[in-house]
Formats: sequence, structure tokens, C-alpha cells
Amino acid sequence: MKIYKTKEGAVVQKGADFFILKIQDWDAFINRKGLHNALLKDIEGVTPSQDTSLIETTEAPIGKQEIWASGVTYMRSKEARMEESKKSGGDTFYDKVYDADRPELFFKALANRTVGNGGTVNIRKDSTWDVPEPELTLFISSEGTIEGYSVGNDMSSRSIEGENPLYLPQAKVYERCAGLGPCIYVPEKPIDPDTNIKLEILRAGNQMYLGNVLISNMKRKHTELVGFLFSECDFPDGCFLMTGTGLVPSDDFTLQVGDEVRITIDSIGTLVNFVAKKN
Ligand code: DO4
Ligand code: MG
Repeated sequence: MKIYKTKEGAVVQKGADFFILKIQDWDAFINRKGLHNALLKDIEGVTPSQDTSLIETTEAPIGKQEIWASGVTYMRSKEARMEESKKSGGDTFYDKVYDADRPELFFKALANRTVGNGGTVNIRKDSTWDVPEPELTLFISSEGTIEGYSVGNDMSSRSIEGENPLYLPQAKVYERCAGLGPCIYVPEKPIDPDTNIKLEILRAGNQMYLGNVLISNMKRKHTELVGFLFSECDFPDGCFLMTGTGLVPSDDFTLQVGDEVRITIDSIGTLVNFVAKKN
């Protein structure tokens, strides 16, 4: 099942059927242990529609939740980061964190800095080297249970992060730095390890980058990341956790204003973001 956030409330998708729910409180709606079964109860007695236009315009599926992110969870991320920070001498931190017991976890955004499907993400004016990071994003309930999955875009400045790893918060956190959507996928069982993440970047309709990675290439388990995040933090409304990127374009690529970023994750859907700069 999938849930979409709309202006009017929520749309639940089960197969080809869509169920419109007039919910009062998005946070209470998604933050439920056993969300899959709760949704089955919610749609009982609701007349389904097959009208796909119900999910044409959706919002990022976030309310009061924080979005956190994991770093260096795939070999490709480790290698790209070591390369970009070699000159500053910061490269050695990335191989260490890749192998360490403790994962890299950082605070990414709240809803005010997050855009949904079709939304515009920013590249920073003081950055010269920028990429989207396509990341499977967990939705975790306040009880620490993984209840759903979404598509995340962890926008990143490689020039700022490469200059000094201590600049990570500036490379990662700014207006419109995160994309999330189009929905929260709520399966009965944990997501299949063979799930593919595809990143496509288009410029004036031309393909500038295409890459694919399976989530089974990730070094760490989802439950391991959640365990570290929840060990010292409470999340009364649940939270989102981006699980890291396994796709980084080659070093000669940087995003430009007007680019279209398309991130597709099997079973979840496609998150489309357009690239701009803050005024
Ligand atoms: O270490 C810096 C950030 C890493 C990251 O965002 C990722 O691997 O996805
Ligand atoms: Mg990332």
C-alpha cells in the first residue's frame, strides 16, 4: 500500500484502487505501529476510485517529523568522498567511518526545507560542485519501528564538503536542500533487498547521467541505523531517515539551474525535482 499527502488529506493506494481519507492530523495518521494493518482498517467501507489524477498533485509526505540522513553506507559514496577531500587531508575520515561500528548520522531537514514530487531543490550560490543523492528513506514510528519507505533526495555540495569535512552541515543543510516523495510505501514485510534505485539527470531534455544501484549493496542494515538514531533521541511524531547514496556521478559532473532530477525506487515510485538557486 502507498499513502500520498494531498491538500485535502490523504490518499491510500492499494493496487489500482485509490481511497480518499479526510484526515485531521497527518502526524497521527502516519505515526502508528503496524501502519500497514491500520491502513487496511482505515479503508474498510470507503468506496475506491481508479482515478489516477487523485495522486497527480501531492505534497512531501512529511509533517512535524525530522529528516535525518546516513552517510558513507555504500562503497561508491566512500570512494567519491575520499577523492573530493584528498587535497584537504579529510579523506581518511571516510574510510574509517565506512568500517566503524558507529555509522555517520546527521540532521538533514524539517518540512520547511523539504520539497515534494515536482518541487524545486536548490544548489547553493557559494558552491561550485553539486549533486543530488538518491536515497531510500525510511519512515520510522515513534516506537522505533520501520513502518514505510519513501524516495529521498539528499542535495549536496561536493565543493564545500570537499574543502573541509567540518563544513558538512553547510554542504547539506540550506533552503530546499531535501526532496521527499511521492508517497510513503507501506508494505506488509520489510522492503526487498533486490530493490533498485535509479537516478537520471536531464538537461534541456538530454540525459546527462544515468545510474542504478541495488539497496542490497548497502554496507549497513536498516535496523542498525535506526538503533543508533533512536538510542539517544526521541521522535514523538516518528522520523524519516535517508539511508545514504550508492550513486555519485563522475567528478566532471555538476548540477546546473534548470536540470531535472528523477529518482525512481522500485515499488515506491519516482521523485522528480527541478534545480534552482535561492534569490
Ligand atoms: O559524509 C558525508 C555525507 C555522506 C552522504 O550523504 C551519503 O553517503 O549519502
Ligand atoms: Mg547522502
